[in-house]
This record gives sequence, structure tokens and C-alpha cells, in this order.
Amino acid sequence: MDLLSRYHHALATLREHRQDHLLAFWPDLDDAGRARLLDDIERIDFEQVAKLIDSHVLREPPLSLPSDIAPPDILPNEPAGAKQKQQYAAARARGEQLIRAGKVACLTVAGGQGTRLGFDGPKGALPISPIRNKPLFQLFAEQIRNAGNLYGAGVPWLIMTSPTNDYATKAFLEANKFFGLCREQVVFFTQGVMPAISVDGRVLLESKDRVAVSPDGHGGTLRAIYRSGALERLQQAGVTVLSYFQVDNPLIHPVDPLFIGLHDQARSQISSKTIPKAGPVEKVGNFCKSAGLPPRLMVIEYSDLPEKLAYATDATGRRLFDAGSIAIHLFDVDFIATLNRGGFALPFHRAVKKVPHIDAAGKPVQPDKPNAVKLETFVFDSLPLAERTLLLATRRDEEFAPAKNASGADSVATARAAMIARAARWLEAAGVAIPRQADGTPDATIEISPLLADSAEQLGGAILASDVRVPPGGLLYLGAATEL
Ligand code: UD2
Repeated sequence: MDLLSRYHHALATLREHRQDHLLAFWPDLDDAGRARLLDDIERIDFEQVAKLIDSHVLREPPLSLPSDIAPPDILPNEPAGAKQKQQYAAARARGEQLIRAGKVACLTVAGGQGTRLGFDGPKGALPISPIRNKPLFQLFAEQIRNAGNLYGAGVPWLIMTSPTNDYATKAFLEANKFFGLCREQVVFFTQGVMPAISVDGRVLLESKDRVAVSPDGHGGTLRAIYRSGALERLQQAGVTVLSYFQVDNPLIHPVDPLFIGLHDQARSQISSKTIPKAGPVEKVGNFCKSAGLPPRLMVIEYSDLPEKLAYATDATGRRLFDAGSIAIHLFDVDFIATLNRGGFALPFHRAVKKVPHIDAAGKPVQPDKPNAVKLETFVFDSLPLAERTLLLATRRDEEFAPAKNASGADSVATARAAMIARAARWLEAAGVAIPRQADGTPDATIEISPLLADSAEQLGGAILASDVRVPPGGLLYLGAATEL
């Protein structure tokens, strides 16, 4: 279609939904600008947006929590009793078998805007490891390479970007030669966007030739992976399990045989890891189950958990809703395909944010208070769609230290400290003496390369304790022979 026909088509749609101000600056634009604007407009489903303006922008949608929510069932981190020990051993062996057979792929969701961090670039490019300053993407790539070495099978790595950071993300990985992975092992796909909508229901323009849009939330993963053809590629390659994790967590174990094996044993469609919350209102989702028949696992985001439930305790004083979601999931690949073929829809969540835009005269506006609604779907809202789910407890100090903020809690500094603390624990388990400060934190900066080991167990087999000395206040980098 030529530009003029596209213009008339867009104008008709926009008029129908009272959003034709988006074309107000058409006469000022050259052909390239007009094409950019039409591309943005054509990406938006205005029918859906109109409904959402009504239900989520002009009013706040009522919070619809089931009346019968209860704490979920959780498999323990360490097996309890002989029977469970046997079950876990069999699960681990099964998980290893699946990895060896090429049935497992990893997926990093990296489409977020990372506004809180204030880092200029895709979040995965953020340097984070304590000594070598390896970026997050490198830590994931090296763990995937480590799994390839351990199990003799290449694990595909999918990375979800958003239109805003797609180019920069690909350029970063290409410039770094995919951190040693084969180019073909890394598959990118891009999530969708949603327009930012002023609180009075008008879609905002970022400039005369761009609509103000933002990523449609990590719930967009499940549709984008299907529409991009990436899911079909996985199916054709025989992959059945997708290991999902967020770009901000350097402690993640992306290829975990025990978790994969338990998921497979249970024929689970979505499995998740959980940790005990640090406090009643920690900023993590809350795993719960609706006690209906059949009971369904779900996550209630921290901002949606009623205070009464956040502070509720049982007869012994223990917190009832204490299963924090750290956004680590395994998805059955066929389950995602089935959801898409059935035309599933995840609910939208609204967030009122400060969104810079241009006004009716074309002048830039930098709002000093929240002025617009952003709409996102959350991947964990797919949990209640699954008939079979599984929840496994893990340790915070082993698997969760997100870098979300520039300073303070959940920052690069806390994530680095957690990496050092974990490395120290693994070394101690291998018989190495670690100097410690009065408060118990390691008195040394330690980094273990994922190419050498991604667990205490693997580290124990990779080093001779008598060869490793950690001097008080010193620096110790332990890497694989290939990288030194
Ligand atoms: C998320 C979870 C929270 C908890 C916490 C753990 C939500 C709503 N909450 O909180 O329950 O598990 O993480 O760290 O998820 N992303 C995209 N596309 C998007 C939006 C986000 O790829 O459109 C990615 C983003 O790059 C990041 C991850 O999703 O890897 C989490 O996004 P966030 O930082 O907005 O989530 P947060 O910290 O509110």
C-alpha cells in the first residue's frame, strides 16, 4: 500500500476510536517521518486499546482476587526423608538426560526499559561480576556454555528484546562474539508494544512522527515467541522444556537438572521456583493457590496483595503467604503452542507513570507527576491456565540477587556482594578457608567463572582445595583454563 492509502486507512480507524490527533502533524512530516508514524499506528490494535481505555484508563479495574486463596504446595529445596531423596535423585538423573538429549532451551526476558537502574544501554550489557566486570549477558552465556561442556549438547538461548532495545542488544552480543556461544545457538525475538495513554484517554505522541509506546510486559513473551516462529523452531529441534529467567538476576542457574527433572516427572506445564520472602511486603510476587476444584497456582503481585493477607500468620505465628516469586519458570513448549492456538489472553495491569510527550501544539512536555497509563501483561498470569504446575523451593543466597536500582536494595552493589558471598560458600564447601570480617561477610573479593563451575558440587570437582589460598582483603578470580 502506498503512503496515502495507508494514511486514509489509519485515519478511518483513528476517527472511529477518537484518536485522530495522532495524525495532526501529518502535513509537517516528510515521507520518512510519515512512514515511521504509520508503522507505529499500524502496530497498535485500536479496537483492543479502546476497550482498555474504558476498563483500565478512565477507571481503575477492580482487583479480582478469588475469595478462596490459600498458601501453595511447595516441594522443599532439600529432599526430606528416604522416599523424597530417591525421587530427587531420579529427577536429577532425568533432568541430565533431557539436557543431554537436547530437550532444553533457555529464555532470557530482556525487553524491559530498566528505567530504575539508570544504565544507558540494554540491561544485559550491565557490567556486574565483582572482579572481571562481566556483563549479565556474559554470565548467562558462560553458564549455557558450561552446560554444553558438562552434558555434551548445545543448549539454545532465546533472548526476548523490545523494539526499543532490539538493535542495541543484538549489536552488543555480536560485538562480543556471543561470549563464545555459536551464533546459531542464540535466537532473538521481539515483544510487542502498547501505547502510553493520557489519564483522560488519549494515546500520546512522543514526537510528531512517533507514538509514545512501551513494551507490553513480559506476558508478551508467550505470544511473541509463537508469532516470531521461534517456538516452532524449538519444536522442530525437539526442545520440550523452556527455562525462563529475567535479565536482572546474576545468580540464576539457567540449566538446573533437578528442577528440569522434577518438572518432567510431574508432567508439569509451568514450574516455578520460590523463596521465603524477606518480609511481608517484599517487592516480589506471591505464590498462592485458589482452593477451588481443581486448585490452580497463581501469583499475586506485591502491589496487589491485600495488606491483611501480606501480614496474615498461622497459629504458630508463621507468615501464611511467604512464597516469593523470583521469576524463574520452566514452560512446557507444547503448552505455549496450545495456549496460542486457543487464542488465550492474559489480563492487563495498569501502571500510572510520567511519560514525556508532545502537546497539541507540538511542544515537548516533561511531566513532573504521573500523567499516563502504561498497560502490561505478566507472564505469571499464565499459571492459572495450566492444569499441572509445580513449585520448588530454593535458597535466596544461591539463586536470587536482582540488580534493579542504581543504589540501595536490589542494586549492582547488593548483587555483587551476593555473588562474592556465594563464591565464598562454594569454596568453603570445597575445603578452602575464607577470611571473614566481624559481621561474617567474606574479607576478600572472589569471583568464580561460570565456565569453571556453576554449583558448589562442580567447583568441588574442579579445584584442589590445597591449591587455593584466599588472602585477607585480597582478590581471587577462579576461571577455566580456556579463559585464563
Ligand atoms: C518482577 C516481578 C516480581 C518479582 C521480581 C523479581 C513482575 C510484574 N514482577 O518485578 O514479582 O518476581 O521481578 O526480581 O514481573 N521485561 C520484559 N518486557 C517487558 C517488561 C519486563 O522483557 O515488557 C523483563 C525485564 O527486562 C526484566 C523482567 O522482565 O528482565 C522483570 O521486569 P521488571 O524489572 O519490570 O519487574 P519487577 O522488578 O517489577
